[in-house]
Amino acid sequence: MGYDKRARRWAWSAMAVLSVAAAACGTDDGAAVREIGGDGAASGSGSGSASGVEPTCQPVGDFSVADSQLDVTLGDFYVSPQGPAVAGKVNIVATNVGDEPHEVVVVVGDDVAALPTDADGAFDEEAYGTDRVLGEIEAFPAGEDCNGVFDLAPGSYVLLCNLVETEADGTIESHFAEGMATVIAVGS
Ligand SMILES: [Cu+2]
Repeated sequence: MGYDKRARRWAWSAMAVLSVAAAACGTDDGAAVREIGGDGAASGSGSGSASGVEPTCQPVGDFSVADSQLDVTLGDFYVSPQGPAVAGKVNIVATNVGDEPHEVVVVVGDDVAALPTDADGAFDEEAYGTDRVLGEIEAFPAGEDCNGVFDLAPGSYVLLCNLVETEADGTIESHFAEGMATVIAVGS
């Protein structure tokens, strides 16, 4: 099977080519080689030829200056925040307890059902307005942690995974459509 993202289709194999030794993930899982970049330069190559090659954690921002931390558990297929969040620079530490890669996209909003979707059931960033898509922790493997720092004002946000899988038989599966979205309240 393959994985892709709506509007920014890319292949794990291309990311692997870009692999360089970089800072370890902000959490404690050691000194594995990390990848940087991978911002979509691989467009057009998402042919599924990358089977067996997985993404790696690409931490977002500088967690050392974060004001607070929000742990988030990702599974097949849910997003489960572990406690309240406080406004400021929030270090979101995501733990993937599922069997597949997942990601965390941070979106301004207070109602998952109100988010627009595309033909595959994925969240449609363009239709919603990219200015309300604050950022994301890119897909990372099952069984690992990854983190990102996001500057969040008081309010409501949706945390979601927007990966789309294409099974060997051609079946499309959207993680968002499967339930990987939840609302968090960020207090002042
Ligand atoms: Cu997912």
